[in-house]
Amino acid sequence: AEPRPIAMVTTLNGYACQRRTPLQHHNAVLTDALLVLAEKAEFSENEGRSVALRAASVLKALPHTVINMENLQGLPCLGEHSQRVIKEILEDGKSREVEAALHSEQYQAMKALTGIFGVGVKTADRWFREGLRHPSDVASSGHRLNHTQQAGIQHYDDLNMPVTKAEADAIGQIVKEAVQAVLPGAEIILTGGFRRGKPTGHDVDFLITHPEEGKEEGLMPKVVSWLEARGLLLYQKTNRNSYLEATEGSARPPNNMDRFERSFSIFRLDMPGAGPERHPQAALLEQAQDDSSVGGRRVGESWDWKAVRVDLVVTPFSQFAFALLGWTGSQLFERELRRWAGQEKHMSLSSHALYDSKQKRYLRASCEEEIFAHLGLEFIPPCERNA
Ligand code: TTP
Ligand code: MN
Ligand code: MN
Ligand code: MN
Repeated sequence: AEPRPIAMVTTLNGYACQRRTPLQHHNAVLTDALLVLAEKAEFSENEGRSVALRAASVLKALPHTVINMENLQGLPCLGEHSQRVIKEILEDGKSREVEAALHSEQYQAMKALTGIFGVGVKTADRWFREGLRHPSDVASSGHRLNHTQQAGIQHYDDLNMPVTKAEADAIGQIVKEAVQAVLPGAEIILTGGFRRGKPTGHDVDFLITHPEEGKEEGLMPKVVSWLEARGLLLYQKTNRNSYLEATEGSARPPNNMDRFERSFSIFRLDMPGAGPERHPQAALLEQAQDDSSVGGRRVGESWDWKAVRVDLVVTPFSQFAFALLGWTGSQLFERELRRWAGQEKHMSLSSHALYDSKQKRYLRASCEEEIFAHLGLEFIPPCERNA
């Protein structure tokens, strides 16, 4: 008898939070293409974004490489458009729509302009219509920029360079020192993509809490002052906690938006081994420049410091598990958790709390496992939340 080929048909659940999605997967060629289409849709602010994101996410969770259209049988979230793109790539090695997007002036300009910290799709689109294509065009256009955008342009190259895990750990040491100095006993936890096991990121995300509820109040301005006094911040914008104001008089918190005391910042990370003492040229360069705050100063192949985006979030201990789950991502995994909670469980999940609409009460949790259990979901560890 002839050996029968193994039928590569896998069934997957419809919500990303019901699936295990590792960082390394088997369908990068297809997901890269779909993610370009998601980006293209985002740039023209249409619904296609989440459709393409969900389709890519399903392929990321597959335990095998898709080699023919039969492999897609039984899979959720793959609409007519996604299937057409996948078919084209399986047959021709590439998709015309994706190639056209990648080569279009609009896609390239929107990518470059939204790559400026502080610039969203709306602003980038307005600038594109005015003929601007690149951050350097913006700088010379005479447009009034807010402080965030000014910092974004000033540190454009550094901020578009991936942050490594080693750099994230170095920033973690600094934040830990700052937090310990202003509030002994406070704890910091690395979240975001690095907690999911990513080797690089676009920023570094930290949660800060204290085991004694209430001790964390007012912590952020002190941490920021400590860092500023040492010249470690190139930019920061702190939002105070508005959680209680927002919930006063209403039964439940508004969904999605989180209201922690938080700081979006840009750190100045000194690069060990590339300082002026190892590179005498750097000291000379520094003397020659009157504005030493412009970009990381390259010295040959290395530089002595680098601008790195950092998100700091302070959470009361009672909300810590929800904040940890909410800030670990991925963004699609988070969106799917909230969709699952609302549509399947009549619950409302935020980074602060979980509200059960049937029981009309908040469900407590002191760790992520308890939140998954409340939601009737199998626990998915951070490294498998790369949806
Ligand atoms: P990001 O830092 O944007 O993304 P990431 O860490 O997964 O990936 P990258 O390497 O590109 O940095 O967001 C991390 C999580 O933080 C995300 O899952 C959702 C959460 N988050 C909020 O809860 N509120 C916010 O306002 C933002 C910006 C993020
Ligand atoms: Mn991040
Ligand atoms: Mn990101
Ligand atoms: Mn972030």
